[in-house]
Amino acid sequence: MTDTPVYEPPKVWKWERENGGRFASINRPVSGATHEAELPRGRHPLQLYSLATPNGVKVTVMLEELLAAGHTGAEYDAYVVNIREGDQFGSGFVAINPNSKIPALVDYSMPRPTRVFESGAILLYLADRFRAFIPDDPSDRAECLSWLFWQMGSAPYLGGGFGHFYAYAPSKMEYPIDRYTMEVKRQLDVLDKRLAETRYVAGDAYTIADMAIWPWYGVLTTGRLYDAAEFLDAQSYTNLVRWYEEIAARDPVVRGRKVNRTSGPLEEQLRERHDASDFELRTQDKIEAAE
Ligand SMILES: N[C@@H](CCC(=O)N[C@@H](CS)C(=O)NCC(=O)O)C(=O)O
Repeated sequence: MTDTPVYEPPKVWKWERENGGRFASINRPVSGATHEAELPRGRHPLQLYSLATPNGVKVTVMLEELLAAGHTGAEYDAYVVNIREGDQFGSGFVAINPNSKIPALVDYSMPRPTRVFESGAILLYLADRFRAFIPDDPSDRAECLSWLFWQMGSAPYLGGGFGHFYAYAPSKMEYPIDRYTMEVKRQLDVLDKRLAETRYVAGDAYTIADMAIWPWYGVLTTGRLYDAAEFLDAQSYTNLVRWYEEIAARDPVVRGRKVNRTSGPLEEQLRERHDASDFELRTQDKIEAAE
């Protein structure tokens, strides 16, 4: 192993404003709003404030799946929260998510407006509300929730651990990259073995567990996440790749991936979504051509 400079922690840690690395400028050791900013509100009962990161995509895929399955009550307005610009610290956003992270949802069709934050909680809320993409049978439901919560507990090792040190840290350090690569490969193996037994993660049916896991561990196999597919030999997890491809081909998934996207090909960016027709009329290529 290569030597890294020795760091002697002080008795009390102090915040140094710039510690390097991507996102360092928005990270703070305190919570709460930094500025006043009202959230926009559209005409539908469901208002989503998000961005097309893996955690954001989980929810836009679920909403598009619900609509495709005929749940018209799932119509929604989706607004971009630009986390690089600090929008997550605006007072309106903090009021619906005191943790200042996307995605966050407000349901105005309830007797009192209902806020939901944490992508897993949003998936479960929508699944229960529409009785869709979650099994009714208690044993099957337990399997689905086990995988949903597996994702919520495991992804921080992939994102905050592996992704941070492999892709975002200001320098490459062998110790943390090794430590998190080991864990992420173990997680990929857990999924691959499970998907050797079943078509979808929770069994025969496509559920919110798939929607939670796919944007992270599925997309990882393509290299679109952290450009790490080769490093992780991700294509060797063949059952996972098979499952990734089947889900990637679903129309609601193709749509959901575009919502709140602010980078990549312009035709794949539907920054704000207010209507199903927006996919035809309001992608960024069309908006810029009309300007
Ligand atoms: N456990 C949360 C994690 C959400 C999360 O980490 N969101 C990131 C983008 S994927 C974010 O908003 N980061 C902004 C920040 O940390 O300030 C969830 O699943 O909803």
